[in-house]
Amino acid sequence: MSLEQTFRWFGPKDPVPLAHIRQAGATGIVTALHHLPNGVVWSEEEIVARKAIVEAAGLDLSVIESVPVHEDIKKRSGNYRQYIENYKLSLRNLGKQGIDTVCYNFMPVLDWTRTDLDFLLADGSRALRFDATEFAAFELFILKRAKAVETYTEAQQQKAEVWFKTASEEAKNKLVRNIIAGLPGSEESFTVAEFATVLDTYSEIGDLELRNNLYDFLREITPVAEEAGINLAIHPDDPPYPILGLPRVVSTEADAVQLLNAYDTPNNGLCFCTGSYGVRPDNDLVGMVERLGNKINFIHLRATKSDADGNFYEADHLDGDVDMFGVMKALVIEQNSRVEAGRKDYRLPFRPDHGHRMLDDLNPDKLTNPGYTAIGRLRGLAELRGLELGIRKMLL
Ligand code: DNO
Repeated sequence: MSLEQTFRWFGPKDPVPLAHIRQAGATGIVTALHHLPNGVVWSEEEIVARKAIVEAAGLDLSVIESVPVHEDIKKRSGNYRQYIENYKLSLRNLGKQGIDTVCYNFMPVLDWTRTDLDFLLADGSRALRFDATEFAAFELFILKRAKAVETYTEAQQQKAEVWFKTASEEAKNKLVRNIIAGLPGSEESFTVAEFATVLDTYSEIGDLELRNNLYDFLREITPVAEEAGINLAIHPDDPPYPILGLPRVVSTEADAVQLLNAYDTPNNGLCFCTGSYGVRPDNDLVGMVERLGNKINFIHLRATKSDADGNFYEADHLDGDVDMFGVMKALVIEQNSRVEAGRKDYRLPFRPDHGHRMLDDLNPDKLTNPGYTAIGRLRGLAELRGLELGIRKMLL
């Protein structure tokens, strides 16, 4: 017995082929129909076709990450009714093809956010990083968001101004691209002008409104997920605190508990992303697995190193602030108890989330998706697999 080892694959255009994923030792694939516009129904034909490609490579289609949630649903505006109906139909169609796990997120406007996709580590590899000063410079001096100034101290504003005044045009353009041009897996990308307009559409939506919109959405789609045999897994906010004046409602254990209570069934569950939850020192990750483990439907394992100024970078999988040993141990115990209880959902798929650009992937001619290199993730998976094996032997 082991947790199901999976790898994300962005589909036929992913520079990492399925054959390499298999050699990395993963058995399951996490994928999505990224070529379909956000909000449309995923047809059975499309799902069957994707599944066939994955299975032809000797792998299982383990998790859909993600069926994206249209912005209208998050705001409960515009065509949200239609988009919810479409979402339900996509879930039904996925269920008919035997898919049992679907990940999604409810972050307004942007999916995950980083400022630097090429952060040089001491060993020569490259990592993803969030620099709070650069992010402040983006909001204050590039986007010029009117209320941004209220969210920074004098000292933070000054640091941001220094960065803005001294950074090259190239560095500024790169920063803008990194933040709003769409990281892998994000379904949206914007120009600065478009971005400002889209942010404005949230001016009337605060924490309470977004929370209610999420719970209303869940109360509508979870009964369908139950019928379709699908376990939903909500990905937490990344980073796990409000940015850009937007509300964030899946950042802490209390958020997760509230969400699970909004519709209490195993089908309404979590994507336990140690990288995202782990950026907040007030999130006790091991305790979260111990307390909420029976509602964890999918796992992202990754470790960040944060400092007191709100900067963080993605460290080696076993070498960040996250107690990966403790998390893995709690997950192993959770899986063992599911097996003992005869639960169907004992697979507990995890993927090594992100990885460094290293070795051959540093070659500038080689096309790689930020965070989604083959070699960095292979290293992460190998380390995590070894950790799990050691824990299992120890627990016997
Ligand atoms: C980033 C990913 C996210 C995640 C979505 C889930 O690497 O973890 O893009 O897929 O937030 O909906």
